[in-house]
Amino acid sequence: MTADDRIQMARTDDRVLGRLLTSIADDPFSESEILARLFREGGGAHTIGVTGPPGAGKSTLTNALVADVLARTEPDQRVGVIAVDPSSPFTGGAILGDRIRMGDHSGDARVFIRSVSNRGVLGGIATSTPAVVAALDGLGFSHVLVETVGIGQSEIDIASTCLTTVVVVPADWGDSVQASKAGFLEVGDVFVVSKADRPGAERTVADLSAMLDIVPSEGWRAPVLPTTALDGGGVASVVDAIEAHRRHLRQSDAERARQRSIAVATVEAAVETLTRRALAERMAPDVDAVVDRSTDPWSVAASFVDNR
Ligand SMILES: Nc1nc2c(ncn2[C@@H]2O[C@H](COP(=O)(O)OP(=O)(O)OP(=O)(O)O)[C@@H](O)[C@H]2O)c(=O)[nH]1
Ligand SMILES: [Mg+2]
Repeated sequence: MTADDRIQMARTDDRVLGRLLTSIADDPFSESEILARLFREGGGAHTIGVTGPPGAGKSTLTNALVADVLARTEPDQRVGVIAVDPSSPFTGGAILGDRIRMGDHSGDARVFIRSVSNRGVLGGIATSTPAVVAALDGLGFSHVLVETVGIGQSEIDIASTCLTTVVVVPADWGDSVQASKAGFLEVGDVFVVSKADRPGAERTVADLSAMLDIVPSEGWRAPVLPTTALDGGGVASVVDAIEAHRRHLRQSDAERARQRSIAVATVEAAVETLTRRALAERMAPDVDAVVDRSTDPWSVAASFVDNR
């Protein structure tokens, strides 16, 4: 089957699409011909990262965002959701949890939900996530939402994978100082204070807004919006803000800059994949020599880099 045939089938059959994305998530280079084609056709999707600390309500919010986005888009447009899961790929408890919370849309033909493993890579997203996002973009999805595991220090990656980054902070997340430490403030284009039905929401909104006052904004002031995503409360305002951010990007030089950082991150991720693979292959014989102590790790490392 040619690459074009497979692309055509992936457009019309979600099982084919699912298998293609599994293959891409596993190893983007195994699908390089398809990715090359899809990438050239892409660029039309609004890619939206949803990040925040564990249990912040990211999946619940993502589910509600999808419902609102679907209500606003043409019937022939599709929304993709990628949940980057900290544990095993495609099966396992945590993913099941996400499936259940996103269950509202599991039977909706306009929604495609896929979990990818982050394979223990720090940074909140897997190295193959940019490739999966690019594939859905190239296949014509109008919106691609990426929910990332929030792991404290390293939400930065998601900001260089998506056009708009939504940072979710729970209402009762008392220690707001952590926010600046975690680098949340710099990456967020839209801030959501989730679980606003709980005590502390107003204070968290105020604290975040005050902190954002001192972050350089370059023409876009990130709004701080309370939600109770369980019942849909505040979700429309979040989608309004996400759309406003997209318009802001379009109307300023910021879009090119954003796309540039996405390009850099995507190339870097691909280089990392290839480099690790090549290194593992080249290293194997020398590792035995290190174990035998007939050479040492530093001499081996130097021999690679100097190419002696
Ligand atoms: N009270 C209240 N609880 C909420 C709200 N939104 C989410 N929750 C609850 O918070 C818990 C975590 O929600 P998730 O959406 O799974 O959070 P998450 O950030 O995706 O979690 P991980 O992916 O495991 O990091 C669940 O028990 C939700 O029911 C809300 O608006 N109000
Ligand atoms: Mg989740």
